[in-house]
Amino acid sequence: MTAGFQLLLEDFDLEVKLMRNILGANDEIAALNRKMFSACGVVVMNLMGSPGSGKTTLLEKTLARLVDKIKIAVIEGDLFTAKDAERIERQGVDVIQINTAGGCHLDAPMIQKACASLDLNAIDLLIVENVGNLVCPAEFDIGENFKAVVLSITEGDDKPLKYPLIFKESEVTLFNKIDLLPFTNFDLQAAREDLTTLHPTIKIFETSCTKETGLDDWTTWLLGKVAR
Ligand SMILES: Nc1nc2c(ncn2[C@@H]2O[C@H](COP(=O)(O)OP(=O)(O)OP(=O)(O)O)[C@@H](O)[C@H]2O)c(=O)[nH]1
Ligand SMILES: [Mg+2]
Repeated sequence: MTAGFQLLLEDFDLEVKLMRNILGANDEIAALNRKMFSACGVVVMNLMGSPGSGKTTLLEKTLARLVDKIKIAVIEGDLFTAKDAERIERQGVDVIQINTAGGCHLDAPMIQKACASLDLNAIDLLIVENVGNLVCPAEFDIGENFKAVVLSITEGDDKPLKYPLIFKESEVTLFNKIDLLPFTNFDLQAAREDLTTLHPTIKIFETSCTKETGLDDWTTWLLGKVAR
């Protein structure tokens, strides 16, 4: 073994230990968040997916259907800007924007801090739109009740197998931009099979936020999560 290679292995070992410590510290705060959410009777959804997959658009359409039925608040996670929070605010719900300034995911301490500005007792459903990314958000527990992942048709049908953790961790996947199916080589059947191989009980919805299809089934399912 060359000295350079040995150094690389030592660096890797250090990185693994550091990552374990970071995740351990995060999990402790996530457990506190979960306790707090449970005590306040609020259901929390961690909404994840690639940049531009349609998370905020899905939220806009979801809120339009649910604001008269349940009390909802939203936490928006982005590297920079309050653009998504401004879109959500127009739906008439309380929203807090977190800017990670380069960080690729939200973590439990960020959610703990944001929740200090919310009246959790007055909320039925808290939706957290995570930073657009198919990798890191799945690794960081924020104390949510369940995770959801949006996969848009234009990203390609190979994504479940290439990024398995996020699909294994999520209770539900939305195939969004289904209106664009005729213009791509996305194989819906293959993607469904890959997903259910990874996660046999995963719930799947096919949605188009622009054509407004599949959204009623999705919001009915979401309402059921809150009722439970
Ligand atoms: N054709 C089509 N376009 C959609 C659909 N849903 C969202 N879009 C478009 O996709 C683009 C990105 O949507 P956003 O909702 O901002 O995506 P996002 O996942 O929130 O993006 P980030 O917050 O940056 O990660 C916008 O131009 C939307 O209008 C859909 O169902 N069909
Ligand atoms: Mg967004």
